[in-house]
Amino acid sequence: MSETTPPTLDDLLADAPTNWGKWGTNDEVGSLNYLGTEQAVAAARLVQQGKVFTIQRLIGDPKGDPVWPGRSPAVRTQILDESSWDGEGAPQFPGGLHYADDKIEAFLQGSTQYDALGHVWYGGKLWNGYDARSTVGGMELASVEPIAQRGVVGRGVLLDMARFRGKSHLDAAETFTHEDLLACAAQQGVELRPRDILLIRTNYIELFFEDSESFYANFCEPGLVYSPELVQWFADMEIPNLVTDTIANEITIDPNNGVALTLHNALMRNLGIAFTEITDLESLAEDCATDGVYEFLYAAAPLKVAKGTGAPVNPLVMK
Ligand code: UVW
Repeated sequence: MSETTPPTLDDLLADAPTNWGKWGTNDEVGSLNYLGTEQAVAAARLVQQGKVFTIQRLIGDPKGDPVWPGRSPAVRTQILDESSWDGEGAPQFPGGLHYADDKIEAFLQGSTQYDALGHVWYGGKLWNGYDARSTVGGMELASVEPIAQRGVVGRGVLLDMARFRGKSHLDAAETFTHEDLLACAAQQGVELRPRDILLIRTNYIELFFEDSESFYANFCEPGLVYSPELVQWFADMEIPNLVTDTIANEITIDPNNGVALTLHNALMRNLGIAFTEITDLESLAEDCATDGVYEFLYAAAPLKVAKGTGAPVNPLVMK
């Protein structure tokens, strides 16, 4: 093995903590188990002003839809509209009903979305130790469906890393750690508590809208970077859900070891932390900077897609 060969995830994460078995041998929602009635009621009490934010990105944005390289944005096709009634053979309904219809063909991972816990793996095993062969032809285990059936409600905290670093957006390949999250929270005057849902703003996708060609050239998003201490912090804090405004929630290629999407494995596959990606945190961040309130009720449920590797979602934030 040459010096520059990245380690395997099996080797890199050999001693990393896991939550496999913690919620039984059939569990498919992982650290979302940390969110119970107590957390939902406490989060509801944070709604003081009646402000509502929806943090999904538009599907079919005229300016383009940012997606992971190799995926393509959703294609919406108009099936029926007023012109469908122009000629002979138009559909006929008693009373003269006309209507519009359309459909989309979309990557389930190609918009603001929840990843299924089984979406990524290494060493032939998914979340909770499930056999990776259970993904063949559709996710038999740890699909997005159990997350969708359950829903996610808890105390959300915005960590505005771009503002914290005094930038309009973080740069390609820029990293930050859990220590940076804590420093950001301290500067914002908000306490991070166990079982918080973390929403991290980088505003990196601004660069996609400025120049998508440059955005994809040498693609490496900014984000959290792996360390054993960071993984232990997420485990100790019992973080149920990591939400960011990047495509993959973490630095694409770890600059320290050359491994791709290490945290998808260390946090999602091993600890069962749900990942919510490609959110739009701009209006929320503006509001938090104005009123100084960085904690809120977070509520989300992805679409119920049987065997899905993920599913679109439009999470709600209420203050
Ligand atoms: C991959 O895991 C490749 O993508 P996502 O960012 O959708 O989880």
